[in-house]
Amino acid sequence: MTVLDRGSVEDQLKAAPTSNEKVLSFVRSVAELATPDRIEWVTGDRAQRQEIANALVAAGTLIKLDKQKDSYYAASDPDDVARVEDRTYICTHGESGAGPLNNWMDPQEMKGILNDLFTGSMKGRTMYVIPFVMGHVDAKQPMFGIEVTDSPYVVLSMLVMARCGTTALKAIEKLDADFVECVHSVGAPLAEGEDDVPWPCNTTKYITHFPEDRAIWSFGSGYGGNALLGKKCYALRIASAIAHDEGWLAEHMLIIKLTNPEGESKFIAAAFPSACGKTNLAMIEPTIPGWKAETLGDDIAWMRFGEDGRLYAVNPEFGLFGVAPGTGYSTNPTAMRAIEAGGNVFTNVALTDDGDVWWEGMTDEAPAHLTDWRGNDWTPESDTPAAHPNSRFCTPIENVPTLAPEWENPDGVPISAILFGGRRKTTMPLITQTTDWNHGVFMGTVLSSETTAAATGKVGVVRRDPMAMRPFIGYNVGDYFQHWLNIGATEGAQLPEIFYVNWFRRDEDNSFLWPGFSENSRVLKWIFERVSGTAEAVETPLGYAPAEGALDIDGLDITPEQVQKALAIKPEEWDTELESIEAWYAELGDAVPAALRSEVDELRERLGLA
Ligand code: GTP
Ligand code: SPV
Ligand code: MN
Repeated sequence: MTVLDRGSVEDQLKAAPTSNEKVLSFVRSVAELATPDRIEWVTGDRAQRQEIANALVAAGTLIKLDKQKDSYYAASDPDDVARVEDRTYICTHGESGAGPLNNWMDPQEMKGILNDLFTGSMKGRTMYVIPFVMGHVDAKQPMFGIEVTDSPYVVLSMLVMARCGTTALKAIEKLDADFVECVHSVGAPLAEGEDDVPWPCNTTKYITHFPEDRAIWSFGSGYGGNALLGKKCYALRIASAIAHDEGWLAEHMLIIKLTNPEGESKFIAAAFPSACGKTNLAMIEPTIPGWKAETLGDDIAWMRFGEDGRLYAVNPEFGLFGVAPGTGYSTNPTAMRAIEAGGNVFTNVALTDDGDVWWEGMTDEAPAHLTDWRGNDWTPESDTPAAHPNSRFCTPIENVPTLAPEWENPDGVPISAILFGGRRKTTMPLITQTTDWNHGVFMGTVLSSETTAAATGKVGVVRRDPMAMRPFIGYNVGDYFQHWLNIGATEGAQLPEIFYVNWFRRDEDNSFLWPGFSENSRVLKWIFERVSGTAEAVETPLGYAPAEGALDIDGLDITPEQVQKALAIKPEEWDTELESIEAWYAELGDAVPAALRSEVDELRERLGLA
């Protein structure tokens, strides 16, 4: 470990473990602005991680969990529990670069604001320098980043979520590679002798992106998506802008490998909005005899064309940052086993009296007494949840017992099917297959979902969330739609089939029409067999749907009538839905490519609503 004592920035940098001028000048410029007391370079060594964890325990930020292997618990400030979309900015030269869905500010103006906010913002704290690589360091085009942060909690979490430390730094040096500059401060400088709080943060928050400079500046929050800058900020917002320039896709998608009883495998990617089931599907345990599913990624996929014209996906991350509530032995036993393997950082879940964690849905019965995420006594009679709805487990992906051997292929795996889906009580059928790429892209652009606790704001409101990327597209949504169309028009492309799913449709009594979770394997089987050309389908206004008997419900405790209800396309619902889709496209205005506008007209025609 390299620890530098108080002194001038230049003195401190003399002990830096690199002589790479680009790295040094970046670190120097932030240190001069934010004036931390010390600079510490993150190596990725276990001893350093342990020292940081111990210090966080001593500071009261973390509790070491007696009942778990090498795992820690953090409770955040109650106002710092989720992504803050209204405080998230894309700063491009000209507002049209950010488009109608992003908050925009001129880069110069934003830099002025950030300059003021970051001046002295790390006073009294240590500035950690985290070199990292998203994806494999041996990829054809390794994607580097350096995050400087004054949050040791962020360091511990980054060590789980990304490939961090000396290996990345050495590779940057060797290749003299460019890296995305990621600057993070909790925005809580300490005066001489001032006591720290367990979760320092600031009521002013800015999550800002400069796609043209490939830079990220984040101020005021310690929460995952706002502060672990390799994740949403880099791997989606900045990477989507790079991908647009270079002809590939950076998407909010899980990746799985599915193998049929004959031993044939296919890789599938799926985009669902935040807290809509990616981690669960990524770890699915199929209920149909002979079928096997393995995990490659649960949140982000980068897809590039291979020489054979197929799209190859990699998971750029190294860990899981999963929604805790609803994750249990009955719904997602694979995740529970991954957590049991240890090395976790839990945030905003509940604590048991004997030094373990608990959250709603982990077990059928709640423990008789807990400490809730706010630090209050909690019993099953309490009328607030013990764990925050967006509480998270942060767990090394290598803990996942179903991890596919291909997960570390530097250049990824060929994708046969892409799924879009959201959380809709009505209207959207359990499964449909789109008829061609443009139709699939259209269905992606009108993806809709009820909002969840993953972002601050009202929960349960239906909003359009194109490709589950609404909060993560680092440029103009119209250009993003066109980019998807262009991908489909790429010469020699061997494109995946595109499907649309909805696990969340409800019956009149508000119960789920489809059992979901591991039973989603039945839908995956149909998708697999459609791609193989063996499953039967019928044509519907939305594309192809399973023919009678084609969806395997053998052994499932559900009536064929209920399945029909889950699959139904109801004209009275689609009347309203089409209006809403037209309003969505009207809201986006000129941004929407003509090829997609005509998809709406064709859909109206097919529904007989023209
Ligand atoms: P982010 O990490 O925020 O991007 O979320 P995610 O898309 O990975 O969602 P996750 O798999 O963590 O699921 C979110 C919530 O949806 C959890 O509470 C799950 O229990 C619930 N869920 C997931 N799959 C299903 C399903 O098939 N049916 C039902 N009813 N609920 C589900
Ligand atoms: C999401 O909100 O989609 C997440 C969690 O995966 S966060 O990393 O906070 O964005
Ligand atoms: Mn996500």
